[in-house]
Order: sequence, then structure tokens, then C-alpha cells
Amino acid sequence: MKSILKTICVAVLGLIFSQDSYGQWTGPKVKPTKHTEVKYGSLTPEHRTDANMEAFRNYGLGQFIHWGLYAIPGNEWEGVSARKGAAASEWIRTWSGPTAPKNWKETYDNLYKKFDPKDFDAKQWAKQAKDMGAKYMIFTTKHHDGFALWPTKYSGYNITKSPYKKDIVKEVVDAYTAEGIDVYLYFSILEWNNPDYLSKEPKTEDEKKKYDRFLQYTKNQLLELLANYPQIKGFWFDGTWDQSWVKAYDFTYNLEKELRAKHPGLIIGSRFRNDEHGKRHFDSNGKILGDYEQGWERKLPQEFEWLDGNDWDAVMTIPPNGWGYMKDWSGIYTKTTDDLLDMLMHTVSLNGNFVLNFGPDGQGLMHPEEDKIAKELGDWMKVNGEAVYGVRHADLPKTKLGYLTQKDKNLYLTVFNRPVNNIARIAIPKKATEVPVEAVLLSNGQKLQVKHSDIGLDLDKNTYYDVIIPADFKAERAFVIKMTTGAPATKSEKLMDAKM
Ligand code: JFZ
Repeated sequence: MKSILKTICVAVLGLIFSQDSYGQWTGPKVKPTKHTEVKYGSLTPEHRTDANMEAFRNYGLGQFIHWGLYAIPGNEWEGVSARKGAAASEWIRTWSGPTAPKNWKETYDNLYKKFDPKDFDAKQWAKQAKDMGAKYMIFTTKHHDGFALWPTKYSGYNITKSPYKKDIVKEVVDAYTAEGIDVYLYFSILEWNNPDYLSKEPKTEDEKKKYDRFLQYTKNQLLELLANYPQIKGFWFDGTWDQSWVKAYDFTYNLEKELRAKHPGLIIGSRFRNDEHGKRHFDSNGKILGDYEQGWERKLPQEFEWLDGNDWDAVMTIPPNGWGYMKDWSGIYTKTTDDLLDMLMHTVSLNGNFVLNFGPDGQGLMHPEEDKIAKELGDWMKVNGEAVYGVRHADLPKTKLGYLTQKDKNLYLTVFNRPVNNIARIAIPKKATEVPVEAVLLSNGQKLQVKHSDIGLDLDKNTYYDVIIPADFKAERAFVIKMTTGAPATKSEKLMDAKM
């Protein structure tokens, strides 16, 4: 019986996630063929060109921080791991099954009485992020557990009730802003323990009354965040998939309007709200809702075309899943600095921002492995950041060697797969008017030889430029070849196509 129930649950969850959340982004998006009337569509143009949005486009690398009560258990309780009982470390409140501690939810909901991070130093975090090369950061003001890290007037379940008492959101916003890092606030609509919250569409009078109260509370909190922290650049919304929220499209449309009016230039991703037909992220005509695509979570698009010209961010965990602190990193694959650099370059080469998540512990310290990765990424970015910041997708054939990015007349090849013959061969369309003419290694400034190799493959639309990597050049990680482009000095031969 139990196993049948489990199978049904898994199947239902699978359906929900495959259709609504995952399936939609793991391949090319199919644009609707017939036009649908949409009244509650996007409130902003598809490609905003204001200064804030241009800054967003140029960030390249960001930092996500998931911090809240879940940092105290760190994915375990009294020596028992929650790995088999909860979906992720920040979801530990949902721990169920044979490994779950007795009265666990009650224990969790009382953790705030112990939240007293003695080592928390927002300035230290901000300095680390700066050294890593992050240009923006996203901070969890309130996750699904509903606990607010700022002294909100609209709920008693907030930081002032903890022994720590002080406004953590303010400390974070101030410290990062002082380092020149733009701040975005993560905000979960969904709340697990709010008696006014419900996940299905409110039907009865009582449900409607409660949910209306919940909507008002959400609005109050958001306006409060804007009033308290006017420096923020945007919101990163989450927990917006429940039917209650989906059906409240009239309210959410007006709320977005109000937030934007209160805070000109505000950036909001596609996860905030849906149209009146229940379409999330993209409206019924396939038009993006909000300023950038916010669905690339622990996954990356394979093809540039899939993005349809939209701005986007990819948010990534170091462990396979788990955004909040996890004490124990053993027995799971945790991404290496090289893995993350590959994902970073993959992302920026397709015009996205790569946002790496950190989950500090209950005292406010990063996991030692996170410290190590931040340092290694920073060391790499100091040398190669030019290939990451302010660059665009290069409209050239893909290369197996790594990733191409471009800024004006500079073309960057970040080499992950160094060829055994040390010849980095770049395919350029024969008709191109700009081709690589000069090349240097970003790591040491060494000038590299560039040769035109018109290899003449039948029916090939490309010609080739070879950059010679010095055989004695040693690289511990991916390295960047910076090329300057100019008019081709030699023409590509027009060869006769073979007759068959
Ligand atoms: C959500 C949260 O539930 C999670 O705890 C974390 O904060 C993460 C950043 O966001 O998780 C999601 C949300 C959406 C999808 C997957 C995980 N999705 O659409 O595929």
C-alpha cells in the first residue's frame, strides 16, 4: 500500500515538475502559433535599454546567498542526516519519513530562538564576493519557512525575535553596496507555516478572506523592503508556482506595477507572476513576463537559440542540490572550481549571468570548501575577467576547445580542452568581414601567432584561423586567448564543390 502511494506521489510530482518547471526550459521553447488576447502580460519592454538593465547584462558573475534558520541544522539533526528525508538543506523543515526527528516541524519553528550568528560579518562576505569577482548578489530575505531576516512590521516571525535581533538584510545590503556590488533580494511568496497561506485556489469565503489577507501581507512586505533598502536593484522571486498565486493574476499584475512605480529601474525576473491564462515565465503568446528569464536553475541551455534573445541568469549550487548550509559534504559530488569555470563561461558565452550559491552556517561562516572555491575563482577572474564582464555571445560556429565571448573588436576564446598539437583552430564564416588578426594570452600577455588556414573542406561555409599556443606554456586551469579582429588579409579560396 505504502509503495503504491509513493509511486502515485512520485508520478504526480513528476508531472508537475516536468511540465511546468523543467520541461519548458530544457530544450527550445515552442512559440504559440495562434495569438491569444493577453491583458495581464509583461509590464516592461522585452529588451529594456535603461542603465540598470545594461548593468545587469554586463555582470557576468554573481553570488547567491541562502541564509536562514535552516543554517542551524545544516541538513542534519542530532547526528542524523536529512539527506534521505528532505528535498534540500533549506527544505529541511519538510523532513519526513523514518529518519525524521520526533516533532520536527515544531523543533524547526522554534529554531529562531537559537539564531545568534556570532561570526556573522557582512563586510567580510562582501569582501569575499568582491575578491571572487561577483558584480551582483542575491540574498534570501525570507525563504519558504517564512522567517524574515529583516525587522518586518507585518509578521512577528522575524529577526527581532531571535537573540541576534539586528537587521541582517540591512547589514548585507549596506556591506555589498559599499563594495560596489549590486544587491537583489530573494523573496519567497510561498510560506509553509503562515495560517493565511494556502496552495490551491481559494474557494470558500473563509479561504478567500485568509488569502486576501496573505496577499496584502505580501504586498506590505515588498513595499517595506523597497522603503527600507532603496539601494537594491531588483527582486528575485520564488515560490510562485501554487494555484493560489497563479489565480491571483489581477493582484500580482497591479502589485508589479506598484513596485515598479515605487522603484524606477527595478529588475524583476520571469518567476514573479503569470498571465490570466495561467502561463508562467512566458505569457500565452510566448512573450517573456518580466525583465529576464529566471528558469535556468541548476541547468544550462545548450543552444543560444533556445534563449530567444532574452536576458537570463543561471543560478547554481556547489553540491548537486541544496542551497542552504550543509555541514556534511562527504559522499556527494561537489562541483570543482574547474566545473564552475566551465559553467560560468558556458553561461556568459550565451549572454547569461552565472550566479554561484553560498550557504553560510548558523554562525555566519561560509563552508570551508566555499571559501576555497571563492578564492580560486577570484584568482582566475583577476587574470581572465576581461573574457567575462560586459561581453556578448559571439556569432560564430561553436568550438570544441571551449567558449567564445566577444566585446567590440576583441574575441575571447576560453580554452578548456587544449589541443595536443597546440593549435587552437577557430572556424570563421568565409563571408566574415572581421577575422582574428592578432592574439595574446591573457595570463601572461604573450603574443601568439595567428595563421589563416583555408583547409578547403567541400561545402564548408567556414574558413579557419589557427592560433599557436606555445608548447612551453603551462596552464593549471582553463586559459583565455584574446584575439583582436580586423579585415581579413587573405581571401578564402572559392573551391569547386564536388559533384556526386
Ligand atoms: C527554489 C527553492 O525551492 C529552493 O529552495 C531554492 O531557493 C531555489 C533557488 O529556488 O527551488 C526551485 C524553484 C524552481 C525550480 C526548481 C527549484 N524550477 O522551476 O525548476
